[in-house]
Amino acid sequence: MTALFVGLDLSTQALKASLLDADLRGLDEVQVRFDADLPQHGTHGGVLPSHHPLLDEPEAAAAPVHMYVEAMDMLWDRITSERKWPVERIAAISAAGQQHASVYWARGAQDALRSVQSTQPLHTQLGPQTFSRCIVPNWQDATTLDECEQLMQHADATPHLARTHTTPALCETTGSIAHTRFTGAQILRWRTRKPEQYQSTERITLVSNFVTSLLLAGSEAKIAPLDLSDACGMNMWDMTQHRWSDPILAFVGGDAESLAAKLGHVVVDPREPMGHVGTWLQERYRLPPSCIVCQATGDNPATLQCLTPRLGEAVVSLGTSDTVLLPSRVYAPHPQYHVFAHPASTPNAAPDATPPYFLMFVYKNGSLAREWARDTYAAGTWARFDAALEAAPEPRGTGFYWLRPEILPWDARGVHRFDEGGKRIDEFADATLNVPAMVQSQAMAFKTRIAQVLGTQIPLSRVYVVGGAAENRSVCQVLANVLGCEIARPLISGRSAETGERVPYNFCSVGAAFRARWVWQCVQDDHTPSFEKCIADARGAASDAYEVVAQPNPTHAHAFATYVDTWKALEHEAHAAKA
Ligand code: XUL
Repeated sequence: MTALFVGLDLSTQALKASLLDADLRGLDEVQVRFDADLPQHGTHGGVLPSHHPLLDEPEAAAAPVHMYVEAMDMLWDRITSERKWPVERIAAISAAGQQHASVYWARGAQDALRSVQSTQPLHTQLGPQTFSRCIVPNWQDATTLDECEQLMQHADATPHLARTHTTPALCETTGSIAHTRFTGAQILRWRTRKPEQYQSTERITLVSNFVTSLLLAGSEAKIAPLDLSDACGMNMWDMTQHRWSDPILAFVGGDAESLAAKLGHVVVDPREPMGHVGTWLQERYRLPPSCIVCQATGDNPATLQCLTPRLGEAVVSLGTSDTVLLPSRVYAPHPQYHVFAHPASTPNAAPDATPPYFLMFVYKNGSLAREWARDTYAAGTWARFDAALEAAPEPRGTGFYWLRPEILPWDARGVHRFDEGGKRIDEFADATLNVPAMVQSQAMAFKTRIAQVLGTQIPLSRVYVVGGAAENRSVCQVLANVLGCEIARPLISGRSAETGERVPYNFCSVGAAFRARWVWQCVQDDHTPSFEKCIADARGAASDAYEVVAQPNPTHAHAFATYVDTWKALEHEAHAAKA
């Protein structure tokens, strides 16, 4: 009986599960979509509509915690009754959860988790009394601007926190400046507005260890501890001291000790199993008692686990926002990006092992800006858009299209165009030049930030491109020319047990299943392989993990390399000008 591995992903809109065999071939995927499958909760896009009575504030972005519990019931029903997964072969499970979002467990919650009966679903047993807050603030929430300001000021005013001349104390200490979606600001606002709810809270988890806790439900259950990589998205973990930052906890929680108790400990080794599946899963769905529950992590760390970029490689996700994930050996925090612990790094690892950190850059003006260029300058068709890109393969001026206030550079606004000589212009003589100007400029923004971090020692050797626009070959060719390296598309796919067809799989749940495979291997073996080696060995040489979709054209790549300084100066000028 060969072992199988499951990865879950509790994302904004759905709870998904991927089933992989020991060679990491995908056998099936299943999901519960919140809006469609659990309409009684009334979510749109997985969050409650504004002014919903459950929301603390009319404009907050949050989901009902009970919807997530109910989704877990429905998922396991589907896995066993509809899809008939051979659950008795599942050897290990891990999960991914939306980063930053937090779940508030009431006093007595661990006992409630221990007393669940396998004859009943979870949602009828873990009722409102199990949670001290009925909602889970979502990463899209932006109600906490004031708290961000206060956190930054408090950290700057705290004498013994790490800082540099250029990096504020909160950023130097936690790897990120304050962000509205990060858990620290979220807890601070809620505690000060709902002190009685805060007082009645036993534990605060992220979505990742909330899922882990549900997997442990049953007689031996515990509320699972936090994963290190995911804990870095809270603005409270001191990355220089490898512990909670007491001054920050004291500010967020009123006193450091009580908040530290609510947060519990952070597990610094991702190989450490959390236990075995709880009696609820064993008895109700026949999972074997030997099935290991691994730590869960955030969805971006899980994507990194799925694509396993090495040092000198990056993941570029071209979606609503464009996101760059970049493994790093050095802890070099900067206000313009996030530094998180790498989800597959282990304590005391050899210097050539998995890098200890990864960086995340988020650019707000991603696909919406590209679609705007398509509609405005390419008659609304991707064919014309692609033709415009191909007609200008080298810089013929540039532009900045910050249609929404940008993150990188911070608060940059408006549309700015510059001709070939670097002179500001209102419009290009040939307006279709806006299309290459935009896509090239987006790629230059990736190039300059990546180069700033990698330095001259480590050349960028490959970029894995994912997200909607990654399907576009012309966009990929621009990326190859500007970034000066090959562009690869990950081949993460598997069978659909329903149709038998090969279908693309979800990166986050597959990344979680990879962690399950690795942790299981480490438990079996005396020696513990690095994550990358374990995944490469399991997949075997025959199966390609990616396909190269574009190679740089040397002449065009040279043109972009020599354009960097000019482009940086123009970006600076456009940013300074505002809209
Ligand atoms: C990352 C972030 C989002 C969520 C999506 O910082 O907020 O990407 O992780 O679930």
